[in-house]
Amino acid sequence: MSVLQLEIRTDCGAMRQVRQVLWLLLLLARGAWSRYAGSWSTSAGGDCVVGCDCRAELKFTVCSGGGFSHLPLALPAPTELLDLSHNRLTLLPPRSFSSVRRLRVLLLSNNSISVVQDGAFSLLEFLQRLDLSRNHISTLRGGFSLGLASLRDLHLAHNLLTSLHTSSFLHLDSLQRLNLTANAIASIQTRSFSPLGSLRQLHLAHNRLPSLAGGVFSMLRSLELLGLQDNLIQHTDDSVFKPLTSLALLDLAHNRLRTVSFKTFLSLHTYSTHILLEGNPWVCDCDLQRVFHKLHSVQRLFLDDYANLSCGEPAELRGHPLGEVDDELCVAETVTVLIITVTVVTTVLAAMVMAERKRKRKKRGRHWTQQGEASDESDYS
Ligand SMILES: *[C@@H]1O[C@H](CO)[C@@H](O)[C@H](O)[C@H]1NC(C)=O
Ligand SMILES: *[C@@H]1O[C@H](CO)[C@@H](O)[C@H](O)[C@H]1NC(C)=O
Ligand SMILES: CC(=O)N[C@H]1CO[C@H](CO)[C@@H](O)[C@@H]1O
Repeated sequence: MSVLQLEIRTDCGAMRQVRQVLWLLLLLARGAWSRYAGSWSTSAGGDCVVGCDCRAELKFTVCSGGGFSHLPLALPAPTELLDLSHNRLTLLPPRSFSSVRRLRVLLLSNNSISVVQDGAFSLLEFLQRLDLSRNHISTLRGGFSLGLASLRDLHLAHNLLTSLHTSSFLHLDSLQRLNLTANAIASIQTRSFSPLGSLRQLHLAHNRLPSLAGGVFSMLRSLELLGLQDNLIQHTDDSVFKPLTSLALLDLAHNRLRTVSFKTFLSLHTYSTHILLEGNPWVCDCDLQRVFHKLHSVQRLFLDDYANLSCGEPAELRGHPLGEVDDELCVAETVTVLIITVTVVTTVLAAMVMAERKRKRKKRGRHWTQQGEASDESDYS
């Protein structure tokens, strides 16, 4: 440009035409430059990538809906929040995001990510929030959590996970909130959650869990909220909730529970825990009524939706609120018990009376024989 200007300044008649041509060139060049520059949003000084909006003063880089099918390469290094949601990403290779190592928040929801390679986030030692919801992730391998020691919030809702393994959350020492809502999780290995000693919320709603085995929540000492609603849970181990000494809310609504044992909830050694149980097909018999009666008497447990519990069985009680029928259930049961008791007592009494009569008859018989045989002994009879 300086050469151009120099030449333009040499103003002599013969050069007039040349000058005009040069101006034209200059204008063209400027046009091209501004078009080029337009693709780099210069809103706050730093370079930004096409399709992104960089707000350097906030350290935000927003590339949401930018049509990316690969990770953009040169992102502004000071970025602390990177929003790549609503794109077409499919794969996260190892050591992704190497240009933005100061990230604290990484939003990747609503892409088509199916493969997260080992160590994909391993450079993000400051990352606190990772949103991977609404993707196609079907497995979490051991290397998934490498380097994520600062992560507090992991959002994996609406993916395709079917099982959780011992190594799924290995390195997440600081994790406080884990959202696994709306996957297809049907099995959880016993020690899957054990690295998560800081976890406070575990959202497992809308999955396909058929039961809860003992030990699956061991080590979750800080857990305050456990959302298990809308699964297929039929059975829970008596000891499964025992390790959850901070639990304040246990949501088991809309499962397949037909009955539950008193011990299962009594083993919760907490200060106070609210339990939600509606939408289960309860078998309304006297045993269940007794369990609930005992649960009501435990001061630290609150059955918040007890009024909404309804019977699934027997057929004639289907849909009836449990709270309304349970007294009748036990009245019927009490009558049955009474009838049985009366029957048993009558039988026993009858037997005793019969036995007594028999004994007397025998004695009398013996008396007469004794009288006949030895009259001396009659003093002792
Ligand atoms: C968990 O994810 C689901 C689905 O995206 C969402 O509705 C819910 O609000 C999330 N829960 C929390 C506590 O973030
Ligand atoms: C009970 O069910 C009603 C109607 O579905 C609902 O409005 C209410 O919030 C429920 N109560 C509890 C404690 O869940
Ligand atoms: C998987 C998924 O939820 N995709 C959605 C991403 O967002 C667009 C609109 O922003 C939706 O149309 C997709 O269904």
